[in-house]
Amino acid sequence: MTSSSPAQNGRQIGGGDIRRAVEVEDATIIYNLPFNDLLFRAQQIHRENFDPNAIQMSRLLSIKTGGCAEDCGYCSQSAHYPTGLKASKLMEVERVLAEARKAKDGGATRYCMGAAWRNPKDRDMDALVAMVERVKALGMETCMTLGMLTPAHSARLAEAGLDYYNHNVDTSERYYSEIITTRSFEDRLETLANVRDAGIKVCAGGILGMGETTQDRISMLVTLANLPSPPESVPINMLIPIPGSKLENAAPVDPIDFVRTIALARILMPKSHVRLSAGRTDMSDEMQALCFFAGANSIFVGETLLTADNPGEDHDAALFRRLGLKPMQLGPTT
Ligand code: SAM
Ligand code: DTB
Ligand code: SF4
Repeated sequence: MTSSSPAQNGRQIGGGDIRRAVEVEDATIIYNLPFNDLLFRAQQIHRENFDPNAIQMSRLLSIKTGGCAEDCGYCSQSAHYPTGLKASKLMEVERVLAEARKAKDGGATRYCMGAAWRNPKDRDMDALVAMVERVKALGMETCMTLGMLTPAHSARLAEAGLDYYNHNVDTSERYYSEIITTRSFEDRLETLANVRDAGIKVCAGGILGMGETTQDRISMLVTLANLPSPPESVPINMLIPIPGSKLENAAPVDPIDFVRTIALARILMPKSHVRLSAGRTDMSDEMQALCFFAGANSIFVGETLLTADNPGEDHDAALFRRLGLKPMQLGPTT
């Protein structure tokens, strides 16, 4: 780090023509600023890059639920834990389309289809391609999250017109093996590179509340900010503790620490959509308001995420009214 202050440097990162690597030390100084200073800075950067009152709305659908071979300690869908979830096969394209139409009517602009797989198989690709093409034809952005992707599978989905691929790094490199043992942090980065190289926009973030330290959270955001191009979308999830999963008894995150993490994500990745993702049913309206002030500008809408609960349309409509927020329309910057 050179002579400019870390906070100033944070604003330049990703915002100017020349990107410099974000240093963990600088990110830590920013994270630990007095709360008002941190939020003011995050809100300033937010305003320089986005309409501060517009929130992007995505809707999730689980197109293949449960029975997953991976052992992610947070997940209801891993076959390694007795979570009581019923597994199902890949959904029919027509059913996916019917659900996507409902999501569009509910105001969602992006449709995110998730499968509980370690990776898709060749035999799944025709159906996945059809889902992308048909949901896109409704005028929605498409997103998929299917586990690891090879360059060939990435290229096939890109050709079908897939806009985004979600693949979270979830936590720091250091803490990764405490949460997942069936794959490595490096595997995650490899898929992210395959997706990026295929020309698909990247959605990558993580989860807070898995017993990680503050430093793990900062390190995770630094990893994301230092990718060759930062992810266009950065989902920050608050752990939904799943009974039977490895993390069922994890200690909850301090809401102020959660807001600080959102602010740091906004500062390190000024042009990315930062999504206030899973866990909103356990957040107060006031906590969500602080997250929006700190620079979160995207949410999942609807009553279900993939398998877990979400606040639902009525609650979110009331929250948007109280805060004077409006849905973000599709445009060149989304
Ligand atoms: N199987 C795919 C994969 O892991 O790449 C996609 C589906 S997975 C459910 C997508 C993401 O949801 C995970 O990476 C994790 O960040 C988040 N997630 C899963 N279970 C969660 C939970 N109980 N609480 C918060 N976030 C969760
Ligand atoms: C992301 O970061 N969060 C979403 C999406 N990407 C795929 C998933 C949240 C899942 C919450 C737990 C569940 O519904 O099972
Ligand atoms: Fe499988 Fe994804 Fe759940 Fe991990 S997070 S167990 S890969 S569905």
